[in-house]
Amino acid sequence: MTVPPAPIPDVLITEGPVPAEFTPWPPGLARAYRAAGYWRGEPFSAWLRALAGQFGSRTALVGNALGPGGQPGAWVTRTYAELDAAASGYAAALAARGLHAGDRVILHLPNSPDVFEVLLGLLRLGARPILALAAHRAAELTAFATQAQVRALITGGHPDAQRVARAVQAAWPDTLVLTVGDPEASLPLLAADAAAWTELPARTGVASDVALYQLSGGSTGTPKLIPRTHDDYLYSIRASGELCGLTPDTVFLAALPATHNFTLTSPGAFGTLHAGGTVVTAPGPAPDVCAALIERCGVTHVALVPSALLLWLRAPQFTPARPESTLRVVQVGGAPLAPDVARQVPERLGAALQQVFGMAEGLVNYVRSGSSDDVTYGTQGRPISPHDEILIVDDEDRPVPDGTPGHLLTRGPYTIRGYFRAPEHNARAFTPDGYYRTGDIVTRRPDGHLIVQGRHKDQINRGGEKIAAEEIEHALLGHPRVFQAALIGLPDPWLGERTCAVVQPRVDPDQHASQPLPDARALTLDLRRYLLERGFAPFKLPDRVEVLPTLPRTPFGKLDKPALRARYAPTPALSPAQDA
Ligand code: OOB
Repeated sequence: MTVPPAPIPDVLITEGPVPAEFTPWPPGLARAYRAAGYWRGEPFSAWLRALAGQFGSRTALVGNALGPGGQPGAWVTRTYAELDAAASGYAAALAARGLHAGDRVILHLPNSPDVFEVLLGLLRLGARPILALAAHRAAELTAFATQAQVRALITGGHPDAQRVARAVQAAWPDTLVLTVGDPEASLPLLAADAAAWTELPARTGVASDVALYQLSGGSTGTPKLIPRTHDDYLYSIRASGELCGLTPDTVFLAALPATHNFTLTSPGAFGTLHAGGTVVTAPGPAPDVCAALIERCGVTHVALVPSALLLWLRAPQFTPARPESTLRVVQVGGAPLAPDVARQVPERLGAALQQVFGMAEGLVNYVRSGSSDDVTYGTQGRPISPHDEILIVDDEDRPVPDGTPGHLLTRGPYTIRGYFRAPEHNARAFTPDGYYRTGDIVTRRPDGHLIVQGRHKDQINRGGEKIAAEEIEHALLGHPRVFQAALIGLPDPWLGERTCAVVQPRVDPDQHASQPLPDARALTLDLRRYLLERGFAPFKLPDRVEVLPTLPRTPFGKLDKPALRARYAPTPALSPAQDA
């Protein structure tokens, strides 16, 4: 079949930052970041073309392509030159379907080489991907679609993904749904598409403008979009790859969700590509599947959340460590890691541990290789950049001395100054002089290493997946049996935290006041089903539901969550660290 070449979009270069899209850095600092060589004025499209020039025939991507019905398809290998051509092909295919530079597009794909090809295609077109997680469902994607007035949603052929896409389209009819992976799909990669683009300049997009949107784990009712510019994101990628010592021999296993900031850029898949290495995609972090991929592809690096690490530490495929294994570095981040668990990594997995403490808003801390044992196992590292400014403050924003826990505030060359179109939230989440309030409680050692002590923000970290309590509490209020609800995190030896919804039931005024409380077990099933039907990602459904006649409140009238946590926290049991 011959297909006419796709038309070249008329808007390749946008006119520079649109103020509503992101909060710029103050001009003086922006100049300093450019002068220091952090911001190089290079957009992703040019970055990819340069990599293709430098590493053309080396292998960039390996894994199962996305197949029909969202099932794993053929095993594919892409060189850097092929990846560059695929990105151009997708850019042309998207342009042919009416997308332009500057359009916001939700990317919702399971882990596969396709994710990177399509993502780089969007970046080559100059469209702005919103990096949804595969686990997100209609509730989250609809919120992104309406908030960002998206033009399109790119998804896989899995029936669930297609259902979600239709729900998004129903809520935001401007959404063009494009499916990747089916032979009959609406976004096939055609030879003619790529051909149409080979003559184009590689340089599309303005480096100081928004490249893509990461997603905030959040603590409020609506998920926030994080605008990352080409300049700032590429700086964090280059600097991360360099400080982690990645080389063309690096083989990185993308086992966690591919578009999450950790997997994508810390240093992750993009850091690996920057070094000329190879990215292998896994459908998820399950030890059996990952062990097979490590052996098949000679994987050297992997990034895991602590809950996945716990599974690896017990998996017969990994322990005892096999001397012939190619695995050299296991990075762990996204959620608190117990020092006792951290110390098991070298012996059980035969690889070095590297702790990573980062956030999609910017700041990433790494433990450097060769650090002393107390730093490696007992801290979460120090910032990437000498220009990362760290403030640790008390409740009144007064700096605290080293060693004293306080709120972590930060600003720097790759930390955002504001969320997308969220002025009220920005006023709370940033200080007047531009520091981002991370919501984390940390201590700093005199040598600059940070130790995460806890969290101030009302967010639950369920095995690295972040849940904004308010988002689920608001949704639960819509249920006919719920009068008030509080979502709390309870300690869990595997996931770090599990969720518990404490519910004050709605009392039917016609009935006697002493009617019995509903059965918590039945209500658990009912509320989980309710949230699922409302399109929430499965990881956000409460693991447990408790019922109380009234919810405890502080003297100010706020929900007393510490009291609820104390009430429902399990009695201490053996932790996997002790028990392993
Ligand atoms: C990463 O990014 P997000 O945006 O999903 O979550 C950020 C939050 C942090 O504010 C902190 O509360 C928690 O996740 N966190 C950690 C941690 N790393 C992240 N808590 C304790 N120890 C750690 N090592 O999770 C993320 C982004 C880039 C690199 C790594 C993780």
